[in-house]
Amino acid sequence: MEIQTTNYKLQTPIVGIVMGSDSDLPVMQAAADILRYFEIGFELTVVSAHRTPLRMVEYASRAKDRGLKLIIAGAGGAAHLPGMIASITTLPVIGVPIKSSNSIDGWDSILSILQMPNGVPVATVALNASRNAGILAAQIIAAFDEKLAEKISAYKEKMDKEVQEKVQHLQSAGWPNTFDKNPSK
Ligand code: RP5
Repeated sequence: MEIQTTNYKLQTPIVGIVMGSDSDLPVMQAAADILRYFEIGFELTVVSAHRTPLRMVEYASRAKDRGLKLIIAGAGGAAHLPGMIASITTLPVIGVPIKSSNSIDGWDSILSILQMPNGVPVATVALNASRNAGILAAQIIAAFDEKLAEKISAYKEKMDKEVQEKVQHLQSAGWPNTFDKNPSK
């Protein structure tokens, strides 16, 4: 597929974003975007559990020594990449199931990433939810970084404000809402 060039400022990566194919990029881009929003250094590349198994083993084996703190792995269909990476590294792995061209409605991707055996966890987000993977990565890192925690609080406040505006908008459009008219009841 055609890849758009990016103008991402190079920062020391602490999050590794990997995906089974470049065809996953349109979904995985949102993880990169939110990490950039939080000013967290990341890298992004293709690592395929099936097509490049040795690259996968090397990526997972070296990730910690290369300075990564966390890996976000996305794949579709027989989506073994997140689980196999988690089997090799001690870093936390967040899995993104992707509804790819070879996927049966996304369920194969979800179940292959979600149903890990005891002892080898992968934190699995919803189908195509790579933005949530990025936010979860940020929250894990923020547990040890107060400045980042403040940025995430501000992000949550922004979401809250946006919802309040939608509440107002619905009310102005005439939808009945006794809760906000009488909040104490
Ligand atoms: C998976 O197969 C990839 O993660 C991708 O979601 C899917 C299709 O890959 P391509 O055939 O488009 O390269 O391994």
